[in-house]
Amino acid sequence: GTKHTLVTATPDTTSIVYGMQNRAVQGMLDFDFMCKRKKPSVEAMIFPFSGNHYVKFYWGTEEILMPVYTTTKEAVQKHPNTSVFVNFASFRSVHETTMEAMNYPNLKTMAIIAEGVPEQQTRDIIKAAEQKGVGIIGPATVGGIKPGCLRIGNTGGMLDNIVMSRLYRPGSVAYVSKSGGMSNELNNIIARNSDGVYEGVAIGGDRYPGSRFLDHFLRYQDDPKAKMLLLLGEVGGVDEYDLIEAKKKGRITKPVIAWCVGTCASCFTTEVQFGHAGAQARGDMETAAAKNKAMKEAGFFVPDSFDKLPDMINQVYTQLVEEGEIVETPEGETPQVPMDYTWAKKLGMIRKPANFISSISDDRGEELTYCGMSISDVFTKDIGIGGVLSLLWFRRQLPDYCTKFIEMILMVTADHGPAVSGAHNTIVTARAGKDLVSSLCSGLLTIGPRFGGALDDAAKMFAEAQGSGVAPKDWIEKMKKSNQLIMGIGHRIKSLANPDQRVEIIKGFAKKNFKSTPTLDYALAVEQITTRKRANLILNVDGCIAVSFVDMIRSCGAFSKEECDDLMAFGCLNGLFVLGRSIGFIGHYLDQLRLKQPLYRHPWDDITYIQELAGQGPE
Ligand code: Q5B
Repeated sequence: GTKHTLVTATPDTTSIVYGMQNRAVQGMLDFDFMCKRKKPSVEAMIFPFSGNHYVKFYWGTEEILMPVYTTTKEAVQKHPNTSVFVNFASFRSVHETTMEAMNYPNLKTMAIIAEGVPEQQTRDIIKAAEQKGVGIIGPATVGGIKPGCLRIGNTGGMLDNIVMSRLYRPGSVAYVSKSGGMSNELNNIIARNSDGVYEGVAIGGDRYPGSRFLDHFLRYQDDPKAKMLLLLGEVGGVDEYDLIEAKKKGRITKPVIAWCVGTCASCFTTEVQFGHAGAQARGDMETAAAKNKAMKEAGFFVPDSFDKLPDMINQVYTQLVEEGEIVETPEGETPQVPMDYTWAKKLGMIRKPANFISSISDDRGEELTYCGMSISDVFTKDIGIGGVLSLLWFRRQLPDYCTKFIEMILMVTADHGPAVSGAHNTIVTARAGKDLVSSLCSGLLTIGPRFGGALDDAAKMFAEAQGSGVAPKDWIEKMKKSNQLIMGIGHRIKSLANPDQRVEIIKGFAKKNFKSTPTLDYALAVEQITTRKRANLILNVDGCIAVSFVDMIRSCGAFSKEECDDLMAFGCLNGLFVLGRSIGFIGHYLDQLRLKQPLYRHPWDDITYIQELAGQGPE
């Protein structure tokens, strides 16, 4: 026979959980809290992959930290008082992890949850467990539950189920079930027809369960608090006969209620394999009907069908109460465990204002959407980067000529050589050994009123001037008098003699495609005057994009006047330059790395050193 030393759990029993089964662990802790345990039944977790760390769990309403170790060895060393090992490893690694855990003598009971463990490996585990005196529950099980003491993993289901089945305090019925799912049904039936569950174990539906009916029934027989025993077997296997034998020998004397499911197998002409690996009769003795008959003959309480099981439990329970074997105690208060927020929300029991509100994209459903358009449609409709930008920035699909214009902007602003402020900064940063994001940001941070960041103000200035009806000449005068530079005018390099082709491209497209271009026309009229003063006071790339963009949004029909004003006020036009030029800055960063450029140091002879005393200069 087996020499299992299955731990008979007490309110002090603790466990180690193998695998990042956070929900199951939280369920165990909630159960503990409901049972008024003094400390959590899980002391530690093991997860080999992410280094030793802590995970937060709730203990009632408080948060506690649970240590997670990468090795079982360290977990056991640091938690020498734990006796239960709840192994959530997959069927692939459960053999190795269980065999290792059995090397640590403190771990007396192992629950193996995985389904599909190769039978040869289970037998190997069972052999080692017998040699070492370790008790195994599983494989292919949900585990077991002992109200007031310990719940293995998800046994008993959700918290509301635990409450309904009164699994937070001990009753008098001790059961063993093969099936984990049916154990939940038993919890319910027992709660309705007796004073509740004393202990319940689901041994799992494999052909070679790590512990068998008898192992648990012998414990129950010897435990004075387990008053009546219940077996829920199934077709396949002969372990029920061990129990009959124990009854005949007088080793089991407590009343046993028993039922094997799968009696419907006789309705089929061939042998039926039910859901569990072990649920198939190999020979007449293994049929559910034969086992039910034999158990009845041995003096077990066997109902005529599964439907009659609740009545049978009630009948035996009532008899034990009448005989004084079970003394009923008044039902205490139902414990309150704070309901998990997500669950309560799902049930529609609570609401709270969201901290965030977002209207442009959603990744929660089956497919990512950009402003309601699925990512598949983004490609099947071939909306391009201009279309994507218009969805994410403007929350609407703009006409094709507009998205094409946006793409042109990104293309003409993508780069303007290594000498401009932003590219220079990116290069210096890259050469100082910084990463891509830092180098890019360093470049982006130079974008401002003088370099690349004049678009929004240019748009505002020209739109206002054009709208006011003031003649360009007078407006220039007015700006000069108020000492204001005209944003979008002037360039360090480009001039009448050296025209900026980018400006020509943008201008040409706007003139050809937009319904009207009053702002652009106004800016060109201003340029006519400013370039008379200095040849480099041209409408520059920032200015040309800005005024053309104003004309585009105002004339395309997709935006109201207020929306157009908002877009200018929000800084969306500078965003176009930022986005476009990021392409170039990243290019410069990669280029510097490719060229293996060393740290940059500015030459002394390129710096004028002034050592005048403060206060003597023009400042
Ligand atoms: N004056 C761009 O200045 C620059 C005037 C003006 C009236 C003006 C200057 C300026 C407005 C901001 C703007 C975007 C700093 C430029 C870009 C992207 C880029 C860059 C690249 C790329 C150039 C000389 C004389 C003075 C001034 C007068 C100058 N600007 N008057 N309105 N806007 N513009 N920025 O050459 O009488 O002699 O004292 O601030 O639109 O950033 O490629 O480099 O793709 O990367 O240094 O294209 O125009 O001229 O400041 O010495 O002025 O002209 O008052 O008059 P400069 P300054 P006075 S595009």
